[in-house]
Amino acid sequence: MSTASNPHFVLDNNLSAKHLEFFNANGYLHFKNFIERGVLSDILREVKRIQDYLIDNNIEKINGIPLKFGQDTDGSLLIQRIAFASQYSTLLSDFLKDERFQGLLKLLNPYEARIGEFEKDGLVVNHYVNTPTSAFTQLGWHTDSPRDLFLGSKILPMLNVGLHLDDCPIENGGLRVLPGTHTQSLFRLLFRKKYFIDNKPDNKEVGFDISAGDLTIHDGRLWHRVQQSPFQGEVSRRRVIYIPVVTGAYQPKHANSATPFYHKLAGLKRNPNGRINWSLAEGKTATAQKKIA
Ligand SMILES: O=C(O)CCC(=O)C(=O)O
Repeated sequence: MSTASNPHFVLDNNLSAKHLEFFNANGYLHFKNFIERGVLSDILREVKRIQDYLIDNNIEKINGIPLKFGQDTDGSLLIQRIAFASQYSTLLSDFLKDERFQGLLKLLNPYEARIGEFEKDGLVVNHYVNTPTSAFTQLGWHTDSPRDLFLGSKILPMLNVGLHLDDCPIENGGLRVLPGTHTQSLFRLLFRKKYFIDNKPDNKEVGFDISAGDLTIHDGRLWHRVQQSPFQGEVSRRRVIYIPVVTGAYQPKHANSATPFYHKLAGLKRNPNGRINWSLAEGKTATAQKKIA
């Protein structure tokens, strides 16, 4: 089965009626060339600087959210998921003030929406690469909504806005979504697939032909996953920044915030016998990884 690709758009200062119509029907949007190459290089450099800072300072959690450690193609220590990255970067924090992000808030009309720089997991940097010791090469089917249930609040509309930092044509894996599932019943939202464990392609899924600098937006209630790259090493590298757009009461996280249970779920792996291996749920700590490296 081959995964279908989907239409893409260009975002000027404001969303058009066509954008709104496509989003309301499908639950996602893809904008080409959201940032120029120069800005892209600055962001990539900044992400590397933040990673080095976190490693040098033995930081393993930010506001209760564990960093995900793995190894890069050259065996060096790599942080494959960084939450609240803008807390360590004026450049990234300023980037969130780009007026075009404010324009996206109306996708959640009639809810009053805001950029969640200090809420949920804040600005997240995901870094996938296929190596024998990588901790992050794919992500199973999920929606972003049950996180609200774990935190004891009801499911509120939200968006995840992804800024893609590497080219990722559809054949190279990457984001897959099930169009239209953002309007499903609560039952389907919870039970359509096995959260994070199911990696199987779905014949209704669509993928994206991504160039570095593109932006994708998905409704938090939409089922989505990340398909593993069929390639090894450098060509499989995929870095994406995610920014939450949230509604409801302001709920900032801070240095003493607890680690939510769903972070353990997201790391679940299965043994060869099919049983869940709980001991791998949080990945290796930086200290353990430093010993390996
Ligand atoms: O990396 C991606 O494109 C998707 C990430 C994602 O779905 C998540 O972090 O929950």
